[in-house]
Amino acid sequence: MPSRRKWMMTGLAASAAGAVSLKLAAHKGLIPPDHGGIYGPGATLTYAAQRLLTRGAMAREYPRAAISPKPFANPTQFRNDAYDQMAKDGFRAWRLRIEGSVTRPREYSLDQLRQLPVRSQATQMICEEGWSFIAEWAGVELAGLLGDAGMRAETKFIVYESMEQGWWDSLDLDDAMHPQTLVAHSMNGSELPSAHGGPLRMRVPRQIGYKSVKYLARIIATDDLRKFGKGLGSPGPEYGYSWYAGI
Ligand SMILES: Nc1nc2c(c(=O)[nH]1)N[C@H]1C(S)=C(S)[C@@H](COP(=O)(O)O)O[C@H]1N2
Ligand SMILES: [Mo]
Repeated sequence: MPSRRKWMMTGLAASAAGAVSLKLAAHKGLIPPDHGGIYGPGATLTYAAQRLLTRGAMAREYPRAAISPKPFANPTQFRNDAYDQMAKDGFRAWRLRIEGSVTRPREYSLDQLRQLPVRSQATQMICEEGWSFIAEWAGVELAGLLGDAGMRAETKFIVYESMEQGWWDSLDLDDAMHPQTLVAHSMNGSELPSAHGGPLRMRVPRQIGYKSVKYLARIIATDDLRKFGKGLGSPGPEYGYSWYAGI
């Protein structure tokens, strides 16, 4: 686990370098939703330092030869009757919804998504538990979908939910609009396998694995994360995992 301490120390180290202070973070509006509690100052410094120092940076992309022969699927695979039923006909009835602070809420079938311009990139999936693998994910840029939906100017965060109960997360616009952030429908040249979150998952290669929510069902643009869950931006901070988990 990225020990919470480690995240905190990363933030403290960055601030010790003279780059960032809590005051500067506040001044720049770089306050993450999980800024409260004992880990809050560390989370804030880490997030603000990353945003101030590495804004727009690209996650490393690997050559095809580096793709892991056996990608590790997080063993807890989500299943339920409704999912199995939809899987039987290739998720034809499945729709991804995009709503919230947008002028044109949308619903996409898998076929519609597959017809949109594809971006593919081999990146590393890094789990906070210590394992990792490299795979090539392909899908549509989240930024493109948000553009199509007419994301409104007040939008500050993008919330995304899984069909798996309890799994949801959010991104600031830096990561949501980043060209490597994908709604992925394929992996290593095939349909995204169920074990890896098929039919659709969010793929956020600039952050730790848990931000790459599987079984993606709904994307919501919002101006305020306090409207979601406990207001911490994701369930993670309730258990000591930082909302912002940049790598
Ligand atoms: N819906 C859902 N999304 C999820 C998870 C999960 O259990 N359920 N695990 C997360 C974690 S902790 C990691 S590291 C990655 C792992 O992706 P993989 O199963 O494709 O290896 O998915 C993330 N997304
Ligand atoms: Mo993970």
